[in-house]
Amino acid sequence: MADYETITVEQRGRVTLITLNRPKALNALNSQILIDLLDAMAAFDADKGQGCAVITGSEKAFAAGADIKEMQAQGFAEMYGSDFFAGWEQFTRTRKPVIAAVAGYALGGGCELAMMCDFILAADTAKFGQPEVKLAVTPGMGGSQRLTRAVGKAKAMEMCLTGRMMDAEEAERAGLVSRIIPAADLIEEAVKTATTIAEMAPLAVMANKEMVNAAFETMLHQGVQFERRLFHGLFGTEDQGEGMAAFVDKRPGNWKGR
Ligand code: CO8
Repeated sequence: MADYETITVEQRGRVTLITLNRPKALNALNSQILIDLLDAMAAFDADKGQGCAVITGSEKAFAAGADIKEMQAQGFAEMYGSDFFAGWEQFTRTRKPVIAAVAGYALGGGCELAMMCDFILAADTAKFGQPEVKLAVTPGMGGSQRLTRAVGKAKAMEMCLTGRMMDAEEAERAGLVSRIIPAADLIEEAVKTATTIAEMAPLAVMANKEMVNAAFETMLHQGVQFERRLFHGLFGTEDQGEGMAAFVDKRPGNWKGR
């Protein structure tokens, strides 16, 4: 397993657990964390033995935003010229599922990173926010778009305009997170959930991820068509035959990944 400067990576069975590790900066997302994370995600996606990833931070902070100290001195020419942080788009192209396990602060780019994952499991200590307006800027890693799709215009607008944070309960009510977990159990529960996913037929998992994401990016009619085509396609796999036979035989499926 590769050694990284800003993250740690471990495998727990078929689950890759990635921990953001810049404790002195509350896991603020700098250019190095992007490089490390993209490398780890590419290795995870390519590893046939791995079925689901969990990304987490520390007890205090999932990530407190993009690294303000790195951005501070930059002007428009540098930001636009380097297409600053465009690399995060690559993160969303990971084909296998990625769960964000969030404890403490998920602010600015941290909230945006959590929302780039396929779903968020929140510790009861989690706090979400897009406070960029307080720095006289805006979200820059998709937050204005993903937050609005996740929680609706009213809450997203209020959060982006005032910078106020949402606690875990409000985030669950609003649909930003799938579940709240006591902080002490967060990692164990996230790995357990990821293990459940990693034990499913891999092609069906990828197809489910792809079609739910299509609901975010297409009109309803196109999304439904996309779903139906992928659904049809799975009937060309061995695992579909095995899955249905296993159901009829009342036994677990034996997946081949083809
Ligand atoms: N960047 C850099 N350093 C940070 C960040 C950050 N986002 N957040 C915290 N730190 C550092 C602090 O500077 C401090 O370092 P030091 O000890 O050297 O002074 C250390 O982490 C601990 O932080 P605090 O002492 O402030 O800890 P508190 O417990 O008092 O407060 C908070 C915790 C409330 C999370 C507070 O640190 C805070 O408000 N942080 C900033 C949150 C924020 O504004 N985030 C948004 C950043 S902008 C952004 O994310 C834009 C995304 C889009 C960019 C994409 C561009 C294309």
